[in-house]
Amino acid sequence: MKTEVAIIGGGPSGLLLSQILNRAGVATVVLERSSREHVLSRIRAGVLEAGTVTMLREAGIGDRMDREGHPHEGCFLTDDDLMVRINFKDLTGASVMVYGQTEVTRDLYTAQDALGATIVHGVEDVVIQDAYSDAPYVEYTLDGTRMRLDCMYVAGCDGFHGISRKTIPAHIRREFERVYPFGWLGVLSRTRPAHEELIYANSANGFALASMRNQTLSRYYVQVPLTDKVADWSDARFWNKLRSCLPSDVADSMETGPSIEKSIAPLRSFVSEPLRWGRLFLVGDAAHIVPPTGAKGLNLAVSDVHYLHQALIDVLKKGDATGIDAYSERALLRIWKAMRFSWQMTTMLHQFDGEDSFAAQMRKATLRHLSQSETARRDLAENYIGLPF
Ligand code: RFL
Ligand code: PHB
Repeated sequence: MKTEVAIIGGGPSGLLLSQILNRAGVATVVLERSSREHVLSRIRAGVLEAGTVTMLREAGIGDRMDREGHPHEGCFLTDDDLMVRINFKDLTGASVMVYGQTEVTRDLYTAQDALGATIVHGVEDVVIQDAYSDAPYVEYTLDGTRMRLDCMYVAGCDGFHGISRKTIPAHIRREFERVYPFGWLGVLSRTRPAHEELIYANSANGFALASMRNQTLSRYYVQVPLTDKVADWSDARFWNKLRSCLPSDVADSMETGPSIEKSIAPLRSFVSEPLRWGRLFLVGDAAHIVPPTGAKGLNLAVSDVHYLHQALIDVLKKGDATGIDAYSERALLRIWKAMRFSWQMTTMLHQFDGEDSFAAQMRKATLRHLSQSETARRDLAENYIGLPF
């Protein structure tokens, strides 16, 4: 097989890149390890930045998002019973969209099918060969047969555990990492959301997030020790913990019910530089991970696609390599700013094991400052709705 851009990974970044390139007349092949059903069963992000929303519309997949998504003009940060509203709309003029990553991915599959794009599921043992040459190719196994895909460029969109990043020789890569001493236990339930807007809660009992997908589907998280297993958390234990972290009037009026999904995700900040090696480009979680506290992971994947798609179109259609030469540096500038924001939100809102009493006072003081300073709220809002591309 032969194509212009081989895309490893059919998550949101790989599918979006494929979608935009196909619409511009660039040939792609997406190689995805899992089945489509598996990709669509992963419950992940829920908040889309304003720039992400625009990108999805421009890629021709905005219709259902605009019909079924929920624009949010603000969110709350709380400290026990103190509720601080961050009014995105007043502070920045923009808002975010609550629309699940699962739905974005579903819309991308539908659009890719309509375009007749090639997405190969169930590939195994993917190896990127000769990335640092003019003739890269990708080898993989499909139904027991070893296959070869020749291409002009390779986009590594295969997430944190993928093979693309590791294709770049270790002596070229610089990795930066912070692992946090807790995870998020997430629960999805068919219940009315606790509040109309998201609540990021700091409390004496730890961090919790009250989020949602729609009027009848809620998504909640509480911070848990990394040693905890999902089996340790019955629904009753989860709801008790969640209530103990939220402001009392929200907790008292909150609807609870059986969980329909429950999972634990570790929290990590990670960046691997550079994002380019020869004809291989890293995109999204393949190159960087943020703790979910700032709602930035999916949005960063989309901004990487923003920088890379135009660069690939320019080089393939016009022979202009300026964009691909600048990709790594341009994308990393924005990535590090989102890293900083996600780290700051995580530090501001979570209890760290073995912390001293000073740390808790710092969190309280930060939230009090936010409640009193419009400047502080504007800074948070500007980062949350998404820095310009
Ligand atoms: P993905 O989604 O991990 O997709 C990578 C795809 O590559 C496939 N793959 C391979 N394919 C072929 N060969 C291989 N060797 C392969 N190895 C892997 C995988 O099967 C998969 O299909 O990466 P991508 O596309 O870069 O997208 C990144 C986002 O998924 C991620 O950043 C977000 O989900 C992070 N995130 C959030 N981001 C936000 O912007 N807003 C949020 O509100 C938000 N909340 C979250 C989150 C992530 C969470 N978890 C579980 C980590 C909440 C949670 C709990
Ligand atoms: C979610 O709804 O899953 C969600 C929302 C905001 C975050 C993280 C996750 O910061």
